[in-house]
Amino acid sequence: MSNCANRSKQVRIGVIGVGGMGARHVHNLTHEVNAAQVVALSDVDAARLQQIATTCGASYLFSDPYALIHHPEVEAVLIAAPDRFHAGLTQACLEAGKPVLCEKPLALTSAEARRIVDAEVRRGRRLVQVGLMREYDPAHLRVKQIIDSGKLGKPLAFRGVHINGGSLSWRTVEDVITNSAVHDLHSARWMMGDEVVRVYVSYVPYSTDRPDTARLVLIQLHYRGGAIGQIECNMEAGYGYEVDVKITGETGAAETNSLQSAVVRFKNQRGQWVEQDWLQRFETAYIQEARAWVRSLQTGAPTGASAWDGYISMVLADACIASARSGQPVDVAVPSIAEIYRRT
Ligand code: ISE
Repeated sequence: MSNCANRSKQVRIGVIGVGGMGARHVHNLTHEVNAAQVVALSDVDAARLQQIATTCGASYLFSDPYALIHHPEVEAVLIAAPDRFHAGLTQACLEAGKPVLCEKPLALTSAEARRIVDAEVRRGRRLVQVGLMREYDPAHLRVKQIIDSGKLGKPLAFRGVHINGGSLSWRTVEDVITNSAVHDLHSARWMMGDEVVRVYVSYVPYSTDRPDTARLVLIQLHYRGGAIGQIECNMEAGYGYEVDVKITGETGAAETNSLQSAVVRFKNQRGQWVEQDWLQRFETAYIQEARAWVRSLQTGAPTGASAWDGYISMVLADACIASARSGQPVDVAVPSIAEIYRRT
């Protein structure tokens, strides 16, 4: 669907970071969200910036992301820069009073994320949405609806499986937890409707002489209400990408099934195509997230994962990192929620 209709009513958006994820957001905002217009882009790679600009017609191109944030034509900002820049850029958007959709993680530590929450609370209204996009995945939503209907009774257990095909370089424990498992930590809270109060992490490093790296991480969870959970985050499966959740309740269970492709029988084999990466698996979720965010900019009614959710996922991530380092379970002191973040 082309996006040229009624430009005057479109929300003018600036996108920071136009690598793989940022380019996908630019594509979605340009072709899938009628009410959005990408007017500005920022990236340190000038050639890439020019290339992506030709795909969306953005007029304002910056190497300095802060110049984009402060440009008067930019009404709202999407941050898809590398993780270490997320907190500083989000703070700058808040100071400029501009709504922002920040890719996960909101920050690299809970202390950094808390400063964002405090700044937003001081402003008195939500301006920040965090790109924890599984909330928009149709399969996750179906399971969530079933849980919320009460049909399964009280949820007793959460199980999350997060399989990554592999990466070019070994990833550290910190990176796996803050960049990848952060999604699962959020799903674990959101789907169960309860807070995690204890985590216990074990992991397999890429090599025994590199204990700072993590190839496969297992996180055990204990919930405030007594439920338990487990997250398996595999960074190097070698065969493709899968994300699924299963919730077991008192009277039933519900799970997603990411293997939706055709079952093919051929030469004495029966098989299914496994997706390549998150851009394939969550194609619809990213589009729905962009639509919901832009709608929320128009209506003023915030949606999706908030700065609070981004903050609590970092509180859990900090606890997971501490547990991985110590080899011991770690208790989590869940802070009490600020009023502006209560979901209705
Ligand atoms: C990546 O940054 C994502 O956000 C993906 O959803 C996740 O599956 C992957 O592990 C991360 O590296």
